[in-house]
Amino acid sequence: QHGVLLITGASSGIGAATARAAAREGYQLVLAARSVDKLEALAQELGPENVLTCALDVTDMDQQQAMIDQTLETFGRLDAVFANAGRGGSPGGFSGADHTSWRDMIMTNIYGVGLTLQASLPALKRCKGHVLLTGSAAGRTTIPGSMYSATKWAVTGIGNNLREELRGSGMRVTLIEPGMVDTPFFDEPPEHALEDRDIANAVVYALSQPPHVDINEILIRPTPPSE
Ligand code: NJP
Repeated sequence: QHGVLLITGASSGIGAATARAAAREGYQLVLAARSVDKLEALAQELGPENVLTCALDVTDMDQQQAMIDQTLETFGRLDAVFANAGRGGSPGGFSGADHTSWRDMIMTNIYGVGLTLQASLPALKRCKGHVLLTGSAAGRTTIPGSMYSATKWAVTGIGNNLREELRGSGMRVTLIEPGMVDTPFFDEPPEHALEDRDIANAVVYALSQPPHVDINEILIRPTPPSE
């Protein structure tokens, strides 16, 4: 047994692939997202006895707290949290994008991550736990007109500032920074993209290090197509 891993945004894409990879490694799992049907189906696939599913909108602190309470009631501990839930916004740049899409994106990608941390840190501290965050390659580079990229710069900041806050606690913080990944994040499958399991492998790698090894960041990009 590797302990209990909680994943937000576990209903599809990177979160669901990480659940599959971590289940193979022997983690007990807490799977959280708004689409409970998808979480239930995944739990059936993985073996429901080691999986707790939680209906969670990351922008709601009461639901975040209820998720942690349920986790502790079910498993008695929490060893790692993968704050992965996120969404994109409409294109068009700062001069043209539909600004109403910004609110949900900022609330999910930034505020929601903050709430997941605030709800889970007390339990994580008791186990010298591990925090992993899905940032983005877009949170390290400048992308013209992208509010999405700006939200992921914020996630990079959250990860780095959290690591400093936790310095001396024995806890670890890992930023997972994917390039383009073929997931339902996109309406059309992107070309030359990574697969969700490529990112899941990186998460499991960071999680499986011994306690004295703190993988700060993993930046994963698709290999450029050969000419
Ligand atoms: O996308 P998708 P990914 N409350 O759409 C959940 C980042 N990323 O796996 O609530 C709770 O398959 C949603 O669940 P549901 C990206 O920014 C991606 O690609 O049921 N959960 C689903 O499980 C994001 O942070 C790429 O709708 C909420 C999940 O989030 C992460 O990777 C590149 C929620 C989204 O799964 C996973 O995205 C990159 C809410 N309010 C970073 N809103 C890429 N795909 O290329 C959404 O650099 N979710």
